[in-house]
Amino acid sequence: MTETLPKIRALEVRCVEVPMARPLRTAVGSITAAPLVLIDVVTGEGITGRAYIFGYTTAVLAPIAHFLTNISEEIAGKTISPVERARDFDLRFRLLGHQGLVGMALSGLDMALWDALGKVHGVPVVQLLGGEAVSLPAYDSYGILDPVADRPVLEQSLARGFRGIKIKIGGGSLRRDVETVAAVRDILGPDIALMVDYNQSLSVPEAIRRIERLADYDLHWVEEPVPAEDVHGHAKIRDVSPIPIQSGENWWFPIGMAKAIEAGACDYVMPDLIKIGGITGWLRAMGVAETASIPVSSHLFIEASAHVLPVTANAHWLEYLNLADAILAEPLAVEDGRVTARGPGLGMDWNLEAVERYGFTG
Ligand code: SMN
Ligand code: MG
Repeated sequence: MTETLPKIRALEVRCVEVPMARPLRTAVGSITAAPLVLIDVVTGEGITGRAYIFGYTTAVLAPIAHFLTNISEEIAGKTISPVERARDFDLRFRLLGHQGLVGMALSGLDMALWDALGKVHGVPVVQLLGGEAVSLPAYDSYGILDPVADRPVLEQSLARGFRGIKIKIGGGSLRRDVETVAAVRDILGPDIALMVDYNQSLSVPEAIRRIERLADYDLHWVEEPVPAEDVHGHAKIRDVSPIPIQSGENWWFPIGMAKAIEAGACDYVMPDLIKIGGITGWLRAMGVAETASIPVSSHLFIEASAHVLPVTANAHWLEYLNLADAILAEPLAVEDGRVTARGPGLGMDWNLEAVERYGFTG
């Protein structure tokens, strides 16, 4: 006899702009504070599922929140089953399409539904998925940095036990890329994984030229050298690159990953939970990566990522970029450079005083 699941009573949606531990400069723009949409799925049985959406820019916070408020009435009275609601949404928004803000909103809602489901059963989501809350290797993720001025923070990352560091490069000359990478490699020594991220800023010939010049620094991967949707451009670079190519944070839903893998775009993948379709989308996309034997890392969303990586074949790295810490009652801990999922659910409660303080009404 299947247990009847709690029913959704309403969605409560709040927008915040949250201070970040470090501003994030990229080759295509900077993020100095994290624009987030907080989603609470309120049920009639006193269970509340929580998740957050990273909006990249405050310009989309109100539209995402408004969209979720609009669909709140539609899903009221339906169960918290993430899979059944994903089925509903697939049909409901088939004509419109799921890319963009719609996909981000629905993916965030999916994560909140999984949080609620875990709370119903009193277990972490990773356990609901058949896995265990094992500790995961994390890399500390930086923006474009100044190796001299930022040396102390890099050394703090090493002191916290991180065995991987990612820096962003590009946005300037090749010479500056090489100087930055050489200086950071010198600070880290030879045994720490060093990844670089071009954030889609190059052309194919320029990426090939720059990657060739970076070959001497034992880079762990080069991420998104060209625009994310240019999967064939990624594949051209990968064919001649002496360094593994990473991509995935901008693929929409499992089909986006499947098309990129089919094109041979990259050696590694790193889907983003609010673009791949939440946890439900992640689980489906992972089958695609597994059939291609491709290592899988996460992108942002450290709390939810800690629940899905343990059940992901070829799990690689967890990206540690703690966007939401300032509004969480208990930020996720890093122990010796590793992160472990916490429950029940996704293990997140809001710090309501901070949510109030950082509320965004623009
Ligand atoms: C990134 C991009 C935009 C916001 C946060 C992080 C980056 C990454 O591409 O891989 O972390
Ligand atoms: Mg990236």
